[in-house]
Amino acid sequence: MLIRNALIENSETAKDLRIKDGVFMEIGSLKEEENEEVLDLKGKLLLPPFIESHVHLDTCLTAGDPCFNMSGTLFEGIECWSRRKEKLTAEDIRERVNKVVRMYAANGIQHIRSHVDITDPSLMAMKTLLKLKEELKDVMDIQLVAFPQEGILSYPNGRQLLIDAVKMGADVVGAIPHFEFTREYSVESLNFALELAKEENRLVDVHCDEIDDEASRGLETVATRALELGLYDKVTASHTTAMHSYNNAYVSRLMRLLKMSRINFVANPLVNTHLQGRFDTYPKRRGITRVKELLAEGINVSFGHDDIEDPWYPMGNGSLRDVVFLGLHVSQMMGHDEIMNSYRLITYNAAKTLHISENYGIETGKPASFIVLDAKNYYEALIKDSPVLYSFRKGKKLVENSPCKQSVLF
Ligand code: 17E
Ligand code: FE2
Repeated sequence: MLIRNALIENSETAKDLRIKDGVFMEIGSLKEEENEEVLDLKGKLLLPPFIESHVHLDTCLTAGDPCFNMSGTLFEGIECWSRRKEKLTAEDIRERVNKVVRMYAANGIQHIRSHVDITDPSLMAMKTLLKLKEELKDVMDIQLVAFPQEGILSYPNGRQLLIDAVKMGADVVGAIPHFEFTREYSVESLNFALELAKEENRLVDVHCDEIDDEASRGLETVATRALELGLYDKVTASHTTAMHSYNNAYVSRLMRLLKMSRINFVANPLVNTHLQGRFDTYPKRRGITRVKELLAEGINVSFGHDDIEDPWYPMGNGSLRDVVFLGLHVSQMMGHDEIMNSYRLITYNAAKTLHISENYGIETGKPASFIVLDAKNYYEALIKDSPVLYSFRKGKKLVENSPCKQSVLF
């Protein structure tokens, strides 16, 4: 198959791509072969597929059941979820996850890292998601994090549940230091989680310091253990919103360690601007980690959605456009190049975090997985909220959407 006239990753010159046996065979100025199937993109933006590097699939589409989060805090969200968790069934999870994965696919996402709450003696959500991961693998790559929502040391049998979830097949080990009862538990839980990941050869993704408390310093422990255990970029710190509130002298010291540790960061702009700052009057904190400063230091950062209609966030639609759009505003990354390159936050940077870079990207010899947006570059796509026209996965068309039509009759 020949894809014609693609503007690859904001390039101003159109190129053609030849796909054979599910991989990119040639990229350049190509001649149509006899009887070759041709798709002419007529100068539309072609990108590698979008990647959702942080979401909770097990909690999606549960907002209001059995209660809405009225305070808008993380903690009330955890309480609401704890009540919803009592009614979880495999069927209920399957139905919601199937819907959400299709919402994501329609928006050009082909890879998802999902946190799954394992503070549940039955491990129902993890068992069900492990099956769904297999069932959905032709349309979506799903990575699963064993996420101890109510703590590792502060939840009954938390350590064993984490071990069981990992042995069952979770790809990534999670932790939640800011929710543990004490600072000592917080440190011990991180040591436990990272050592388990080392032993079981897993990645790590910690819900880290998701609080406006400037004294919440799980991050320094995560980075130190990543360095000392030699886990490095296998480790990710998600949220790290307390970093917003740290003093600059402390951050300056911390940055050296973060660079040495080579850990990744995930910020969730929609959800953390909503959940954080809730105990402030005015001025009110934005509640997002120091994205611009981390990137300037060469540290890998990606953006995630975090939630779709659940106890932590009443909105969400599976389109990462809104995530990037708001993230650029609150991180004050509105320079021309910052906007243009922001697609990297949900493509290449996220691929690094998920450790899938090897088979990812628009290059000859790699799987022919890509998306096409109804725009000439990503700046325009963001402004116009351009739909994803096509999503191809390993050479197969997964999604086709029509461009939006507007008729102004004057
Ligand atoms: N759980 C948590 O601890 N933090 C979040 N942001 C979500 C779930 C969505
Ligand atoms: Fe999260």
